[in-house]
Amino acid sequence: MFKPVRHGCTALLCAMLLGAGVAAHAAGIKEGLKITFIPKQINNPYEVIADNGGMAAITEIKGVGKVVGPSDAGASSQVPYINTLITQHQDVIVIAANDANALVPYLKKAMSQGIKVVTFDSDTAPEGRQIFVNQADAESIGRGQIQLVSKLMGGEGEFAILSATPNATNQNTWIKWMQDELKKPEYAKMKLVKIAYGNDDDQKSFVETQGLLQAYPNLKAIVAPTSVGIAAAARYISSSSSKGKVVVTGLGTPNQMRAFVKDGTVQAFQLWDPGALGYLASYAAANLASGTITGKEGDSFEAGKLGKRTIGKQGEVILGPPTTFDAKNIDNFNF
Ligand code: RAM
Repeated sequence: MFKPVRHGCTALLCAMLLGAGVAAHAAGIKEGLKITFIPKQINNPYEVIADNGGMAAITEIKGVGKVVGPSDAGASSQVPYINTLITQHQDVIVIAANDANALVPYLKKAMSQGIKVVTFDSDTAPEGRQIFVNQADAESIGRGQIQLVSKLMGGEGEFAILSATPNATNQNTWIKWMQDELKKPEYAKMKLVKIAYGNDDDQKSFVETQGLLQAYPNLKAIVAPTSVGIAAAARYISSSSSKGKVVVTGLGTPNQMRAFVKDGTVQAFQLWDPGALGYLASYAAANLASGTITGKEGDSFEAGKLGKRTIGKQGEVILGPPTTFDAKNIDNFNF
């Protein structure tokens, strides 16, 4: 089932772009490139911000952008969209992959027909794409999540992870680094009791939160490295007797989390700017399709207002470190 095509940019991003007067055509980028974004799911506010950032960059480079995608983050739900984009002869598919391997044959087919493939937010296996635009170094995101929850729960007690889907490449990579960080002696008194999956579905994440609290009466914290999961967990806890007793942290958008920070449910959480992530992905895509880069390590390109970026190992480009949001700074952010 196909959803309507989305265009546009966030008020903040639009204002920044207009204010900066970024209208000049970027050097070496062809005009009229057809670049389509496939988010993990079309109705996730995080993905909407990222896609809008991508569309804003495509407007700058005088390309033709659109967003298509499924309404659930299931492993194979992006396949029909990839197939349609192949028949539509797009120049680039920019995709936040719902599975590391399931999409690879379809993306390989696209590449064999001259379509460039860029993953962003959530990667495929490297053979499924030419470039991966990563929000931040996965190891630091994972370790940072444990460092943050440890601080918030006083370094001891039971905690659970509320993840996205069991197949999500980004969450699974972060969780691997979280588990590695936990091996350090300073976390000896912390116990990860369960990894639950809310599938980046608000209602399922809400129910999973309730289940965790019932199954683990001594639970001291829930870490949700997904903007859908953390918002649902905070909503559940904000109106339960666990408010103020069970820590909720993870990765979320300031706009979705603001009310829970203000009402004391959440003390701190992290994220990067999803709009900037999408924006960077479009510049990587356009440069790839224009032949100014091939995706090999050491290739560099100009990414509009983000400046020069260089491709690292295995075709990975990194946006930058995440921000930690709390009551003191959250009102400085509007996304
Ligand atoms: C959700 C998605 C996305 C992830 C963010 C933090 O919106 O799972 O892939 O990067 O959370």
